[in-house]
Amino acid sequence: MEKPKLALRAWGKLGGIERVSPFGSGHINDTYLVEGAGGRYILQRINTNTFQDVDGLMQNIRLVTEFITEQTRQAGGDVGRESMRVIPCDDGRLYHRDEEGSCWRVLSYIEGSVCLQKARNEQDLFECAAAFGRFQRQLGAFDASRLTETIPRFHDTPKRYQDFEQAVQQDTMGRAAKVQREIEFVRQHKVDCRYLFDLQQRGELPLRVTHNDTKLNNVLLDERTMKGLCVIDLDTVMPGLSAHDFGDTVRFGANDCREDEEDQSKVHFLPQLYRVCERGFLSQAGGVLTAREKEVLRWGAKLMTLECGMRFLTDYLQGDVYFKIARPDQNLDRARTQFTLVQQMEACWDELAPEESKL
Ligand code: GN1
Ligand code: MG
Repeated sequence: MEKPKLALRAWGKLGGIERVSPFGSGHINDTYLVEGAGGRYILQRINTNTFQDVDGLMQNIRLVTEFITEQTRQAGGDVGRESMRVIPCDDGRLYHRDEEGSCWRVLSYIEGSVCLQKARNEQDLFECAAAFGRFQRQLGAFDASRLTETIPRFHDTPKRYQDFEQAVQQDTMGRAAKVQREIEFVRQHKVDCRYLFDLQQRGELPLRVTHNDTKLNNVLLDERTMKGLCVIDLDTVMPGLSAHDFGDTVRFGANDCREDEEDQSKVHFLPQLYRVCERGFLSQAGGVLTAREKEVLRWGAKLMTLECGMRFLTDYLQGDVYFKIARPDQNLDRARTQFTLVQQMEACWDELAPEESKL
């Protein structure tokens, strides 16, 4: 725990620190809860392999949180709890770089909030989808050209496919032979990877300011009412497609399994939960989305799940260098779970068509 405590010296204004403990379950950054005389805060070590332009990243987060705070104020919301805040270091910088080059930031901790790893009921999932729908609506008037692209081509699915093929060809860990079935599954979906990408290129889908990592554990809910309070993990806020934001909520939430389930017989995509996500998302973003965007939401669900599976499989082939793992083969299990979900979405594809009345 020494390094987080050392880093906190850059935030002397927080007062005496009593406890620093690991927090959350992100796959990229390291997150800690800081408790002390001055209250509670979130401390994060930013993964600088993933995010190389930390200045650009932190500037994005500052701009977006300030914008949302202002929108919340205008709507008469609870400014302190409906958006998080970046707490600058004592010298005014948005993050601290320590002697080893690690970059640290402090964010406000939202009191009385909970973060769930799995929806306990339909209401939790509805609130998650609605929170991301609201995020998109709130940023509708935000000028996207002010944002740095923190990870270029983040949800460029055809590019993710190319990266996957390259990892198979290179097979640096000698793992490809073991996952021929999974490789084959991805290859059968090569054409699908282009579906939303091509629509956007043809001008049929608009680019919006999107969150790009819309899973349930990136939403805080009010612990008393269990209503969505605010969305967190703003590292990947960039121009993107509404279908992707909707789709990643479905990927993570519209099932009864963990993301890294080892036993594929326990993985079930649940179409009724897909509908809950759709109702939640559209309850907030419905007024701003075009008919075409609503029509392709199910493609967002399928392609975000496929893309995430490809990314996990690529990382497995490359030796688990991107996503944190707690056990061997965890990335492979994550990939397999995503592919099972894709298969099950395909099996009930017609059921996922938008209801005519909504268009
Ligand atoms: C990562 O950091 P975390 O766990 O919220 C990843 C997402 C993936 C997700 C899969 C910057 O998000 O893209 O969908 O894991 N974030 C980045 O759970 O790559
Ligand atoms: Mg996260």
